Amino acid sequence: MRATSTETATPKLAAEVAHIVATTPVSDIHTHLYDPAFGPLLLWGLDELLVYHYLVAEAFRYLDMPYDTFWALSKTQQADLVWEKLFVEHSPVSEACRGVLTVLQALGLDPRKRDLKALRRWFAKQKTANYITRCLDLAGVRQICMTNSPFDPVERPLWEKGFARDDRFTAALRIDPLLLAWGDTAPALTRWGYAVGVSLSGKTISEVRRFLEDWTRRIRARYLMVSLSPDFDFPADTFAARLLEQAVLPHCRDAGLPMALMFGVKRQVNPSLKLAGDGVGLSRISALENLCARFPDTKFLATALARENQHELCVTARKFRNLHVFGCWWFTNVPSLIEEITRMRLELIGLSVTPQHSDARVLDQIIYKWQHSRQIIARVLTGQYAALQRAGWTVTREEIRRDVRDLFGGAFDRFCRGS
Ligand code: FIX
Ligand code: ZN
Repeated sequence: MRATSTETATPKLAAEVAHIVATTPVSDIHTHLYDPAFGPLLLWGLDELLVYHYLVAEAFRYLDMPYDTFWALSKTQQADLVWEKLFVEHSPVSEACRGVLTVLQALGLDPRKRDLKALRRWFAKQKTANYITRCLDLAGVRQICMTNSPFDPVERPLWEKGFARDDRFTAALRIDPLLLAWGDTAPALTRWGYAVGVSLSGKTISEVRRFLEDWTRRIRARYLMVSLSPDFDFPADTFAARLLEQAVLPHCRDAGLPMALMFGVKRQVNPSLKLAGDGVGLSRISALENLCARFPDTKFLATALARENQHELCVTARKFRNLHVFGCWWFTNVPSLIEEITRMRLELIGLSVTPQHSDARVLDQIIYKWQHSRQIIARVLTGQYAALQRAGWTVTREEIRRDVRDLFGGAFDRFCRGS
């Protein structure tokens, strides 16, 4: 069998890249974590880790109780069941299960006795403020970008009231309901003082833009974002396509902010699983090509959920410099696919990419998501540098540092600034 590039790298190169990748702080550009000012919305701790929807979906493969019976249990009882099914009755070989163990190990805890109660006692002693700093340090994360929805009735009032921001937590304006459920969203906008009608008249469009301007300013959004189902198309005679074209993208252009498009989620293929019930489908990347071509002065961020969309996405990024590809999203956030996708991206678009985001919903997860991804990113980068060595080019330590800084937020920041 032919040796891979990583195998032919000198141990010195591999060690140097691994060290730089392990120690370069990362900006985590998409998470579902919250500024500590949001109190209980910032999830952390063992039970939250165990009832993460990735694990719940996996536990239901072994559970034979009705869905509703599970949902009626307390969080602790649900966590007990997940632990029993995924860690005790079977070995925890999946990526999401291994993640829990990586977190415990990094925190200096030993789960080998399978004693959930003892582990819980340790978590119960932690104080939120210190714990946040500890998780960020262990994960090597310098900045976290939240996902902030003005349509979320829990989140919205705190933004309206205002609070002292924690600099480590930045914001992104999530607008799925605006683009994907206009019929329900228009009455809400009216209630909040924006004079919109259901048909997209000139007045409605300018009021939608005023809404976006207000919220962009209020939360200091770094970008706007939406997740899209496989059937999303552009141009198209749909509310999503028309609102994007007439209100959202002009707002992004004028505010100098990127629009993030997350392609390929099939929401609620199994509603009984609640948050764990979403699936994946193949998207039309031609819609993104059309958007990038039609709006050359607007910046687009994009990620795709389907493995089969990744190559076309890279090729599209080669064609449009107003497109920045990011992250191995959700079902692609498993080692075999991260490796394949990251290598494909470096081979096709070099270092003008943000290879990973955590998508963490529970703070502690940033530890495992970044530790696991860093190992793979280091391996892929080492392979690329080794191939350069064979072609007569050597990279200096400073050049490796520069490249890793770019992958871990530098390229993203430059893209957002437009320089
Ligand atoms: O739409 C999204 O931002 C998704 O990442 C989430 O909705 C999803 O539930 C998730 O947690 C994936 O990692
Ligand atoms: Zn997400």
